[in-house]
Amino acid sequence: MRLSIIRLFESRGAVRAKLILLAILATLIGVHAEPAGAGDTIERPAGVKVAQAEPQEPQGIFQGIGIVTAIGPRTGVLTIHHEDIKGLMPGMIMTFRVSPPALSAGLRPGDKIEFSLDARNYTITSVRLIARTK
Ligand SMILES: [Cu+2]
Repeated sequence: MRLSIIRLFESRGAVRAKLILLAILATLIGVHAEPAGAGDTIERPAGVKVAQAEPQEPQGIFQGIGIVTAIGPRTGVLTIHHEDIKGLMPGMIMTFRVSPPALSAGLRPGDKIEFSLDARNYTITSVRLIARTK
């Protein structure tokens, strides 16, 4: 019991450390993209909200955009070639759980979607079809 609690903390710590690193990276990229001569204004170190004010609540829900490359037949699990998810991860091809699985119903490989992602368990909690390419 004690061991599992320690493991839980360790894994949470590791995830947190990864998120912080990504946030720092995003901040650095953001700073480079800014025009020169910004003066002596000091960026807030966390920089998590640099890119955009999201309508979603900040508690671990992130918005992603990507192309569906595969759909799990019964689980609804989506493999998505997703764009950068600011503050969470860079663009990549990745598989996500979907809850409820019915969110994937009607999707096809090649579909461009916008999705909400719960970062606590990397589960997609909503899907919106942007464009059907095939
Ligand atoms: Cu990813």
